[in-house]
Amino acid sequence: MSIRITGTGLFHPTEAISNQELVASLNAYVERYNQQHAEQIAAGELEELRGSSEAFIEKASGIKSRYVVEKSGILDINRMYPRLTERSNDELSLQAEWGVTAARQAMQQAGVTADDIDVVILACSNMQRAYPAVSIEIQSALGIKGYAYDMNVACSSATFGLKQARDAIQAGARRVLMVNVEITSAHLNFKSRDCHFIFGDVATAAIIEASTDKAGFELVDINLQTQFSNNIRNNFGFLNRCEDAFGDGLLFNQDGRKVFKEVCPLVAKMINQQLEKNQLNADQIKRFWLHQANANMNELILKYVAGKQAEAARAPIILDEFANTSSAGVMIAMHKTAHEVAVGEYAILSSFGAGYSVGTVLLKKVA
Ligand code: CO8
Repeated sequence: MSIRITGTGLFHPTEAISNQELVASLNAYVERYNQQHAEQIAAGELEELRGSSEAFIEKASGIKSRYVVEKSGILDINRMYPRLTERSNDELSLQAEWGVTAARQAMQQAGVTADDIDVVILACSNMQRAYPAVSIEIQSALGIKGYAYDMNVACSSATFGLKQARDAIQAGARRVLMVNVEITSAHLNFKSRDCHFIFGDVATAAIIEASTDKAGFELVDINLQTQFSNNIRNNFGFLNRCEDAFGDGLLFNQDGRKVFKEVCPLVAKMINQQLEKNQLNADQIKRFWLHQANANMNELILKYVAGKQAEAARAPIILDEFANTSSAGVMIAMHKTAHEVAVGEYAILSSFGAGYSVGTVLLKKVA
């Protein structure tokens, strides 16, 4: 059975924040904090906060800008998180709304309607609520029958979601709609210079189906791995209230340097194993759609896999415009550069992130 991705969709909010705007906001906050706490800092009771810099952000990550759900609340140094209006239970939730928009595009590209789809999977890092599953809301808004569920494997949610989609089709489902809606700015500590620049908000979607004649990307092989690490954590959860735990410490935090060092060789090893298993060499892979966390990381992984001379264009970067959009990053890279792969050529989609979790998906363009 040839199981393929036959359509993809992408939605991003209209508001964006440049590095310049973000750094100006953090630095104003830092300056005010240091002034307000000058005495304790001088007495050695508090540590002085250090400012951020545009040059550092671009050099360390490749990020220049990011789309966000709401800009003014993030940049307001008295708030530093998006300003959203609570919706009633009768309205479509924000996450479902973005998911539906991306899904409609993917369905149109695949030439399918709601009646053709049996399964909806929302695969992403942060769910707007515990239940009812947001995927069921998306399913209902689109008028899809069958079943839906939410799943979270952090930045690897999309590759793990593709495995779930393939399994569902092998078990009899006709088509799966996978949606990745990442509203990361709601869970980011914009007061921390270490991570305030990293993430952006977006939604992607894909249609996966069995076909012998539809254009798309065949899922040739999927390789998943998880390995426990404390180096990327988000401790926000429903037990916080009972633990009397509150504050910014519960938001996303990581030891980026360790992640960089540990994850690059792991990903390269898994891609090389996949190539060997499928009797391919790296030169036969036209595009490596790698997780979009850091441009330097992707450059290094490409070198490990395809050699020092590998052309940078073989691992497309969308970080400059979107920043790290967690699970959606690989899907954006694919959506934007799928046309660069000719029928019969191969591509690899590879995600990596918290867990650690790594997924590599070998794809072949088919007509
Ligand atoms: N401006 C200026 N200087 C800075 C800044 C800043 N903003 N931040 C740090 N510095 C300084 C540091 O203090 C340090 O200076 P010194 O040596 O004097 O102390 C120096 O710059 C170097 O700091 P780092 O070592 O921290 O910098 P790196 O070069 O390692 O770059 C990165 C930091 C960009 C974070 C990099 O380490 C990286 O990208 N690592 C990989 C991260 C990664 O892949 N993470 C996985 C993705 S996350 C995920 O999977 C979870 C999903 C979560 C969903 C969304 C939730 C919001």
